[in-house]
Amino acid sequence: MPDIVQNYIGGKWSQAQSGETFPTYNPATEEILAVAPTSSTNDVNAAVNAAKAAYKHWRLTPAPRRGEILFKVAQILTERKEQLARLMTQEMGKILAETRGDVQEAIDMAYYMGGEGRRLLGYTAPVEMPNKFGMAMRDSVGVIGLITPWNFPIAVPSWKILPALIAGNTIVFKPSEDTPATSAAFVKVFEDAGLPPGVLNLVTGAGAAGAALANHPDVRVISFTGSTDTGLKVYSQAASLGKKVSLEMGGKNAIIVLDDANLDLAVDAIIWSAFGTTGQRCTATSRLIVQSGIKPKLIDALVAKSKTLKVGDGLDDKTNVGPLVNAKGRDKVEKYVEIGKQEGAKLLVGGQRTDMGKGYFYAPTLFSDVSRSMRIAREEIFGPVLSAIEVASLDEAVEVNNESAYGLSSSIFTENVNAAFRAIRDLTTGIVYINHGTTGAEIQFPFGGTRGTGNGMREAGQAGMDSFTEWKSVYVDFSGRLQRAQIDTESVLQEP
Ligand code: UN1
Repeated sequence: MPDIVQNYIGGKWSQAQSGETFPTYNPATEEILAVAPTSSTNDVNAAVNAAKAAYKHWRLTPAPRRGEILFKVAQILTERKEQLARLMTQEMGKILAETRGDVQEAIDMAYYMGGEGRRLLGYTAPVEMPNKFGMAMRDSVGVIGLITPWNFPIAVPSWKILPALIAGNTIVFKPSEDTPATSAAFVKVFEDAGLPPGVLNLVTGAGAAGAALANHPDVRVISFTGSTDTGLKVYSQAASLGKKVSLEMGGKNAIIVLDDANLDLAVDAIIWSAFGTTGQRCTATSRLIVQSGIKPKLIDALVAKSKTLKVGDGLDDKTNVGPLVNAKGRDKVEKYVEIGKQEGAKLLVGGQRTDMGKGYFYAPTLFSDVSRSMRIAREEIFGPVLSAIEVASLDEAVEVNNESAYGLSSSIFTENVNAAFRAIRDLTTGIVYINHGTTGAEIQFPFGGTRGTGNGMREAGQAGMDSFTEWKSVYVDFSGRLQRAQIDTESVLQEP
């Protein structure tokens, strides 16, 4: 029996007003996993109204008290980690080790942001008069709209929900139509942790619900993670209404391997960054930029290791690579593999479906002899396909890395400290790794990318608060005397 997912609006679980639903499928078995409400503008309006009503009280709830609820969220997530991980694997396919990691990111974020309940630091600075005090503080914004992807169905929403809540905002959350069941199970954790009704609202559905949120005049901030196409649409809708928008979109991340690299370390990192989560991370490695000297050995080792990876159902502990999320995802991979072959790249391993009878499985795929101008070197595939580009030097490697339309994550393998520091200085991505794959960002540092990956905003860490707060500058005059309406520099000099 499929799960029946409901919206969560004003503290009540309900169907869409239209009664319409849509199914989600287990990508390993193609069986229906859940049926969820197809929300429309009416449902989004109801959720925004609930969030507006709840904001009146939530913004005045002391932040340390809000933090206690987040600690409780962390505790319940810890108790339900296995259950949530299994549901997530069944709904979007990645293997259990990865879905456990996904839940763990939310636990880490809940503790981190819970602690912010006793910080939310602003600052004071000197002011121009003797009997006056000045400070800047972070203030809540109001109702926040969240649109999130299926590939990290708990972690990515947690990067948005938890900072938004600790700052005193209320939320309407519209998750991907591929993961409504996991999203509802996540929202249930907040209900059980004692979050007051209306503070966090869930509306499931597809583009219509997302567009209704982006266009709602009372939603002042939209935080979006997902595809570049959808992100740019959301951006222009929301921008035309003057909203603040935070965007996290595509990637085409590279690992650079120099001749002096530790080969075993590099092989391991490349395999897991390229084929882990079936290549469906915005941080996944999809370009290998390799120096000529080490290339033959590295490619041989990658081909050998790729062949040992077990493709299968993510619930099976022996599986290394789960299915693609749906038929569309698999078709896109197939299309790009054909493009790669036509462009003249050399297919070394993979390049075909893994036939398991059912499910959207595809073999880890490696192309070499890829040139910088080929589409497989430039466009996001979001699947287990790695393109190797040969370079002569560090300078050329950096140039190839930086010419991407995207700029999320990059990595370099070298044992030379000078080369490593040059790379730190010159790689123009939002995240840079040394002797480590391009995935595995931790929640206490800013997460986000340059160029086409985003719009300059960051999630997580202290920077993650910027999307969900307004700065309020406060001046307190304690002179007790009539003051001039305008204070200029001259008057300061005359002050006793
Ligand atoms: C994503 O793919 O959208 O750094 C997020 C990582 C994870 C998060 C990925 N911590 O790979």
